[in-house]
Amino acid sequence: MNYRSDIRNIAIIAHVDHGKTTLVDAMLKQSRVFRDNQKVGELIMDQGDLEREKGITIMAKNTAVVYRGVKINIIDTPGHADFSGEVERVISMADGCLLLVDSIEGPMPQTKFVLRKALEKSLRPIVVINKIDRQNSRIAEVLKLTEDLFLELATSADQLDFPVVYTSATEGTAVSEPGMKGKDITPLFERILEKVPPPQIESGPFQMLVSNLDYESHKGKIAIGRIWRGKVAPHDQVVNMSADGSITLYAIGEVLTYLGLKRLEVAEAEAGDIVAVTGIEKVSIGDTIASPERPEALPRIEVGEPTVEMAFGVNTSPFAGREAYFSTTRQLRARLYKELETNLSLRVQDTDSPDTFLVKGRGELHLAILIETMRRESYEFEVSKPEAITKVVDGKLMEPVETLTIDTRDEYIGALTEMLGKRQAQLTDMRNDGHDNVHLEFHIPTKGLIGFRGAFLTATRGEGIMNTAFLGYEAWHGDIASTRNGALVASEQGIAVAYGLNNAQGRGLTFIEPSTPVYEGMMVGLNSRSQDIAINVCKEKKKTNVRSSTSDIAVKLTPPVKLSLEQAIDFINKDELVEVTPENIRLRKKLLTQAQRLRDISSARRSIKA
Ligand SMILES: Nc1nc2c(ncn2[C@@H]2O[C@H](COP(=O)(O)OP(=O)(O)OP(=O)(O)O)[C@@H](O)[C@H]2O)c(=O)[nH]1
Ligand SMILES: [Mg+2]
Repeated sequence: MNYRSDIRNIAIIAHVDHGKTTLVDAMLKQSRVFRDNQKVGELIMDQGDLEREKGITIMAKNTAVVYRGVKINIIDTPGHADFSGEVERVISMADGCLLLVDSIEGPMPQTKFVLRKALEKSLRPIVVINKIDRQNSRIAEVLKLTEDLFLELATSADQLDFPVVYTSATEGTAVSEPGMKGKDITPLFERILEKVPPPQIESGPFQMLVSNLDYESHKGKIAIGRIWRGKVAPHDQVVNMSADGSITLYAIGEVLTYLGLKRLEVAEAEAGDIVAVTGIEKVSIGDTIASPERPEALPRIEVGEPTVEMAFGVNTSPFAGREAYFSTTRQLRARLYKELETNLSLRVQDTDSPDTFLVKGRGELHLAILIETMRRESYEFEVSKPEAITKVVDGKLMEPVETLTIDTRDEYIGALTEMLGKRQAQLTDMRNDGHDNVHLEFHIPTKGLIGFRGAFLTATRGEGIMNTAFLGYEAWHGDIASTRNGALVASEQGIAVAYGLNNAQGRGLTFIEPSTPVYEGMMVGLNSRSQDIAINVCKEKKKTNVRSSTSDIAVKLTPPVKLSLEQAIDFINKDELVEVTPENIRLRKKLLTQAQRLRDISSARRSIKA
């Protein structure tokens, strides 16, 4: 076996927000891949619009820096549990990983999840305790907790012998011992060169595993992955081996390697490197591209199963067709199936109804990002309440369960444990820091988490952080009753007016402003009681001959509660839908008229009695 001492391949893994992308910034900036006068800003790798808006990484991405003549290929990964499929997808390209741990938060649920995945793949870990510049950092304690995590997860003794580097990614500094004054990020680079094994290579005919796809209009599809054997050059004849066993002959277009934010055309690339190749028209993630001399497929990338599903349907609201470019079943179906090419942990299924598709993902945010992406591409459609995906194993109904951790103030413990009890959560750990901050851990079925985030934010008045990580499947814990109040439902189509909305506000909270177009069955607010109530928000004040004083004309409305897409998805019940268009997010009852809804209730009653 040979090694390439001129390359290292590393993945950066961590819990959400522990500083992965910022650390990549620091490495890029120090290795001077930018012109001196180039303004590059922060979170350079988070290039997607949604990534920038939300300040989180959604897609794993490649970059590379050169340090002391060695090219370090870096894979930045998302830390949010919903995108953990991305981590599983890309870590097989690496030989080592930087496990980042926030010096205040310490190891979190997703730290454990990604470390387990990395150790399973035998990646050599370097622990990076990050954010050491922060006031309340508790470095020694966090290191101890990280060691405990390794003890729990290591599959061999040598995995316990991991190096530790202490960093401030924002300041761009790293040190090998806590308390030292950092100058730059060099100690981290040194540790990578020393501890991450150089890639092992095999000589022989070309073979690469496709771990990622990209698209450029003039280049077409770009297949990204690690070369495991041999070399590749432009115009080489290769075969692509797909999931269905088919083998197709292609000629390679360009061969590109990474440097900073750019991909550079090269005349040849060799085993051990991470490359991007063009010219393979029909390629999917997991395919092997190889020389026709020895077409051997590498094991396909395995990604964990989805846990949450939602129905995506053609928009059936009275306002359908007004606000989007793509609205037909055929367009919706094609778009959803196209997503499967790159979104490995997503599943799409046709249903009995030709207008509805079942879409399965890793969590509400995973699906919400897809919805948001589609509406920005000018699609309109309707989605149902997310539900946990159950399965039957040996005749037994099983459901997904997760770890939920909450960091908040002491005073909210009571309210939270009561709310979570109703959602079948069990408290497994509780720690106080002596300053009225509490850390809570729960074991909870995924179905209990659906709709919880909104309730959590309200209950803790924004003073709480919650995180979840998938644990596994357990026997069904039983049904959970909805705890939400009823909705204020528009009883007529028209334009909402202040007078009508003021009446609605007498009943509860409203979601819309005056002059918003509404239709019968659209949900315009939240009732303060448990049942739905139909209300005419288009109703004007009766005109009289008596001139009213100005105070009488100007109705004082409380500003509406505007739900974001994620909040809307979180909010709805089973008999409700979210209508998504490029311009609006509307909530509606599945059955639009009150007569239909009453009939539905009475037929449900009859069937219970029968
Ligand atoms: N004080 C301090 N803040 C940091 C440091 N590193 C990162 N941050 C901040 O932490 C926040 C999250 O940083 P990111 O780099 O986006 O974290 P991430 O791990 O890439 O997050 P995801 O990709 O969403 O999982 C940002 O506001 C950073 O500015 C650090 O060393 N010190
Ligand atoms: Mg990131």
